Amino acid sequence: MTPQSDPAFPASALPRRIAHLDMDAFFASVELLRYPQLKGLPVVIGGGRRRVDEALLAGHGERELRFIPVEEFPLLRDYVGRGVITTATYAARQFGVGSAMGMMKAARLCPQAIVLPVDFDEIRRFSRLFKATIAEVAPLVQDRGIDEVYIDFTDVPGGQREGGRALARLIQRAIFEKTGLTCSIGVAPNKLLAKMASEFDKPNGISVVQASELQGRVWPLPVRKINGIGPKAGDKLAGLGIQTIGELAAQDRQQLISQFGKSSGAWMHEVAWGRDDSPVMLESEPVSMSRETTFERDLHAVRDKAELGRIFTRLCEQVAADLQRKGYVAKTIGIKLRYEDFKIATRDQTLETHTADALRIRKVAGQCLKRVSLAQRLRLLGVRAGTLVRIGEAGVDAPKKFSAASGKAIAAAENPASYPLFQDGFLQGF
Ligand code: TTP
Ligand code: MG
Ligand code: MG
Repeated sequence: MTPQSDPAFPASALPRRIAHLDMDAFFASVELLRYPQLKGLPVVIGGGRRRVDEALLAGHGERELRFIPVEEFPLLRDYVGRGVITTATYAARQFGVGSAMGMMKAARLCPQAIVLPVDFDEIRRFSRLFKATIAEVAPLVQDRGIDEVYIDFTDVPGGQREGGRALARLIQRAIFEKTGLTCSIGVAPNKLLAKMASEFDKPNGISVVQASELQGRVWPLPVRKINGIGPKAGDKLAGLGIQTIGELAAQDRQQLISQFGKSSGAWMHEVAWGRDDSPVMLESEPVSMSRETTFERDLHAVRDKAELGRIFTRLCEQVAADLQRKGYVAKTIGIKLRYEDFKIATRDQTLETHTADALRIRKVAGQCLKRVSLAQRLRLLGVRAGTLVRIGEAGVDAPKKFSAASGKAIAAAENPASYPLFQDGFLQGF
């Protein structure tokens, strides 16, 4: 039920103004707060914490971090390993470096870029801080991932001024004052268009889009800019000769339904015409939680059985810990493998009852593992828990105690839908 049709939320007399706010180069910008001497330089975030990172910090007290000379920072040209870039500063992006690119490849494009590891605790702290700042100004905020939210401007005082630009400016300024970080905001009649608009003027920009501007500003964009059209649907549309949103809008609705099925086909037609009634919801529930790890060297299921087993168990324990900490239980457990030739295999299994128990997750994930080929060596292993409900809303087996091992968290766990990297690899395959 949308707020418009719910008697508890009488329809506003005012036209809908919905904002989408996304932080600029978020992980990198958080690091630049710590190291302001790197402002304006190409910086990439990626890989785990390495010995060079420890060396950089050794001998420098916390207060002196901003005085570490730029020459002392590790450079991409010296990077050896299999890390992937999570994000890059805008100065680095000019060299063609960006999210999801292998670090060794990026080093060829921009060897002089500085490399820093991700500090998830710091990222989460700033994520909470910028979201709390927004909620003080506009109460109806929907979480959309670690660095983005939707905000309903419709009934906020001043939310209609200049189509929403005035309030967007106020929020931008408040976030900057609280955190020192910049963000970009799109304001439009709905979430679909707002999400696109927030990218129009990045970084530190505001874009206001009116329904009448659909043809001029939205139809020329590629179909993949629609939130919900992933690589698979994008490829299929390209195969039909449909590249832009305008071309999609020109399609016969029935034709799209016959190609993509009743609900997807009809949805595509609606969104191409800029139509989206979905409400800004106060709390968004996570779709899934996952953990994955890329090995230092490729591992073989037989020769490296013990090591693989240990890693696999740890991933399951981490997924269980994530579920328990956030108060969710899962009904689907899945695995992801990436082979040495980079091909991906995924399997999942639906359970009779929900669980957040490490042992049970390990058992089901192990059964999934039996359904994939293990002839080739493996590069990556992942475990995913899906079909989540809040604990207490399902018949559940009581979670047993487990040891929370440390390891790499996937930033997307909080809201995977916002990370193209994981959509390609993890989510869509599952
Ligand atoms: P994004 O908002 O997609 O990117 P960004 O904030 O770095 O840059 P932009 O200015 O274009 O918005 O993602 C937010 C953070 O999520 C990003 O800083 C790092 C992380 N992330 C990943 O870990 N993997 C990914 O593939 C992507 C795209 C992002
Ligand atoms: Mg961002
Ligand atoms: Mg984002």
